[in-house]
Amino acid sequence: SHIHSFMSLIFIHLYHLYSFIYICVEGNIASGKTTCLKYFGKTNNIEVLTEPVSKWKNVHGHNPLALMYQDPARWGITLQTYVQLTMLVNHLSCPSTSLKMMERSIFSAKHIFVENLFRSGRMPAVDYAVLTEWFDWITTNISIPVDLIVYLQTTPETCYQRLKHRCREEESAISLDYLESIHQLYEDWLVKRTYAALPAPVLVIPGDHDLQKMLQLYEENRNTIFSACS
Ligand code: DCP
Repeated sequence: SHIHSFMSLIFIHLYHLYSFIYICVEGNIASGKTTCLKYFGKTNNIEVLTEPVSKWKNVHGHNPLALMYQDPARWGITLQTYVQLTMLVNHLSCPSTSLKMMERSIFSAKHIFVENLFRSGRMPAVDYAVLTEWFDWITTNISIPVDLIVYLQTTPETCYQRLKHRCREEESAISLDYLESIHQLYEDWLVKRTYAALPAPVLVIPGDHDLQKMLQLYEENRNTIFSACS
C-alpha cells in the first residue's frame, strides 16, 4: 500500500502539471514585470507567482543578490545557483487555479543572466560550466511546462530611468551598459531567435509607455494571452 500511495502521489502531481496553463512574463530589470503580474493577479482565475527577490536578498540571513552586485566574479555563481533553485520550485508548484503566471523562468536565469555574467568576463569559466551542467540536467530530466512567454519589450533607457527611480539598494551598481547587454540577449533569444531554444511561443508587448497606457495594453492583450494557450 506504500507503493500504491506513492504512485497516487506521482499521478496527482503529473495530473496537476499537465492540466494547467503556464505563462512566464519576461523582460529586462525594471521593465515592468511586477506591474503586469499584479494587474493579471487581480483576476479571479489566475494565480500569480512573483519573482522570489525577497528570497535572493535573504537566505539564512545572507544577501546573495547584494553580494553578486558587489563582486560578480566571486558571488555570481552563488546567486545564480539559488535563483535556479527558486525558479524550479516556482515552475513545479501546483497552481490553485487553471492558469499560473510567473515572473521570469529558469530559462532566462540561464540564457540571459548567467550568460551575461559569463560573456562579460564577470563569471569564471568553471562556474559557468558547473551552472550549465546543472541547467542541462534539470531541463533534460524534469519536465517544465511553459505554454506562453509574455515578453515586455522595454528599451534599456526606460529601464534605467525606472531603476533610478525605485532606488533598490542592491541595484545602485547597475549601469546602462549592463541593461543594454541584458536587452541584447533577450532580443536575440525571444525576437531574433538566433540563440537558445524557445520553450514556448512568445507574445511581445511594448513596455516603454506610462502606467495608464501599459494597463490598457495588458487589457487589450488579455484575450490574446488566453487564446494563445487554449
Ligand atoms: N537578477 C539576477 N539574476 C537573475 C534574475 C534576477 O541577477 N537570474 C537580479 C536583477 C535584479 C533583481 O535580481 O537586480 C530583481 O530582478 P528583476 O529585475 O526581475 O525584478 P524587478 O522587480 O526589477 O522586475 P520589474 O521591475 O520588471 O518588475
